[in-house]
Amino acid sequence: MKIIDVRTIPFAIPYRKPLHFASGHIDVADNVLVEVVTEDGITGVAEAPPRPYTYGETQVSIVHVINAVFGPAVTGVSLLAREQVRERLSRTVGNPTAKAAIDMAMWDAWGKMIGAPVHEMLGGYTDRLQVSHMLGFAEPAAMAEEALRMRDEFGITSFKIKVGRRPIGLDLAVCRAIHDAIGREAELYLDGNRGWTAAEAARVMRELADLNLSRVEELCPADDVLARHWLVKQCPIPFVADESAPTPADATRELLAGAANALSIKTARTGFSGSLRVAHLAEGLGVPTVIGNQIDGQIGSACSLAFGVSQRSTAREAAELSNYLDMSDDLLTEPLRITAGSMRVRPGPGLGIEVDQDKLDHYRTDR
Ligand code: MUC
Ligand code: MG
Repeated sequence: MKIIDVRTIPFAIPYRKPLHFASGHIDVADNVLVEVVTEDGITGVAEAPPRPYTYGETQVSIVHVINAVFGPAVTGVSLLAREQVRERLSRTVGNPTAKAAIDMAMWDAWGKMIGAPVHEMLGGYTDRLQVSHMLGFAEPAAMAEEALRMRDEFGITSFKIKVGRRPIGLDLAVCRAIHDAIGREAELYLDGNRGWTAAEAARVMRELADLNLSRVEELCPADDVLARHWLVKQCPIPFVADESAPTPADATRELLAGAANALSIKTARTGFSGSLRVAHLAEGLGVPTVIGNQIDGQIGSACSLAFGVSQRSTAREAAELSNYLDMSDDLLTEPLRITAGSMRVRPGPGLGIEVDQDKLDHYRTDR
């Protein structure tokens, strides 16, 4: 059960509806399919999404670091020796989505090897999650209309509203329009991707006090250390650390510094092994977690789902699993499905997904 190869296949699938947010935008899913191959002929898969504005990685850098550094470092190691692999990958700093994809592909291969689903191997708490949809920047009426469409078509009633624009008035109008359109039974929360100052964020919180928001995320930069602490201290709802807490150590620092009191878990950056560490850290510290979306395709969303259902703590909140719907196509033979506002894990070993080789041939960019 030794790893004999780690393959990288870059691809590009356009978004039908590009996503814009305070730190960047996505028009094309220019992800990297990562395959871990074992000596028994088993192939585990995962995908790495380049997010240069969040982690500094690009599609080219992900392919290069895996082909030149990580692949050779893990070749010959047992598929079961995840701690060995972690130690070897950690000799290179950064590159979180490249490392995470290797980890998740190893879990997929392990599941296929023993005939067990990854979500059960991780903890097997439940088999479905409520879905939350992320609404990217647009005019108020368009964002409200998208929320209604997601509710009517998929039964989704939880929405992350992207905010962080200046002046703050446009986002205030957006939040109010969505709230008025969808009513108080829906869950609404905000993600600023560090776009505002703490003072702007505090003003927004005061102006939207009647909207019954469930939480807020990264409204201002965590690097504005004292201002962020000041903001979090006066915030009456959970303040989620996302890009400021990409590792367990970062999460610990941010929580202890009072820069957040909840954590976003993204398998795209911590894989399954690191996400377990973050989830258990959060549980030990008594802070809530939410399954976030790295603007994942269907492979990445299947990974988020597998992890989210595996733990009691991550199954509690609606998980951000639906933004692959904005892509014009994807790579799975059987697309993911959202029904009555929830997504259910597939039966079958590993991640329970299969890559469509014709689609991969069509969208890969290395030939
Ligand atoms: C999110 O939750 O912030 C946007 C940037 C990023 O790194 O992730 C997305 C979604
Ligand atoms: Mg976020």
